[in-house]
Amino acid sequence: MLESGAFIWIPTTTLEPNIVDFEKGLTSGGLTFTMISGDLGLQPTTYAAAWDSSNPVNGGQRLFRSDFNGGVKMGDQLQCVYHSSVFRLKPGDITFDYAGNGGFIALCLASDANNCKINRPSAESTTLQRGSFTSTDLQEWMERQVFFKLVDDRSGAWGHLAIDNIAFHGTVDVPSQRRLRGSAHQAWV
Ligand SMILES: [Ca+2]
Ligand SMILES: [Ca+2]
Repeated sequence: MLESGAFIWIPTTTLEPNIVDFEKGLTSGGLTFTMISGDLGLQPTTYAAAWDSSNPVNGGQRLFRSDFNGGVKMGDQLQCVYHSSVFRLKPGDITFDYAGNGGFIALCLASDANNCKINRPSAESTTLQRGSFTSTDLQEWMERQVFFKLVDDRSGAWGHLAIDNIAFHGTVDVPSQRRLRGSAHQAWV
C-alpha cells in the first residue's frame, strides 16, 4: 500500500525506437538538429534532388546530405557540424542508413561533448548502407544524457555524409512543467 507522499515510477520508454527520418525537416524522431558550425544552407534535401542517392530500405522523401543546400548540390568542399537535442539513452542498438566518405555520425555525452562514439562510413557509393552502434558499445552510457553529432569534415572526392533513418531508444528531455515536483520521471500519489 502506498503511503501519502510516495511516488510511482512512470515508464517513459517503449520497445519501439524513435526514428529520425527527416521527413518533416530537422525536427524528427523527437529530436531537433541544429547547425553548430559550417555554412551548409538548408537541410534536409530530397531523394528527388539528390537523385544519385538511393536507399534500399526506403528512405521516404527526404534525407540529410551534407553536400546539398536544400535542393541544390553544392559539392564536397562544404563542411559542417550539426548537434541534436539531448536525450536519455535507453537499451537497444542505434541504427542508421548512411553513405559517403567525408563525415560521420557520433553519439556524445551531454556532460562532455568531446566524449563521443564515432561511426564513419567509408562508402564511396551512392547507395546508403546500414550502420550501427550496438547495445554492447552503448552499455556504459545507459541512462546517460547524450546527443548526436552529424559532421562533414572532409573536402575531397566523396567528402560528404548522406544519412537517414536514425533509429534510437531514448527519452527526450522532459517538458519543464513535469519538473515541478522535483523529478522528471516521478508522479506523486
Ligand atoms: Ca527519410
Ligand atoms: Ca564535405
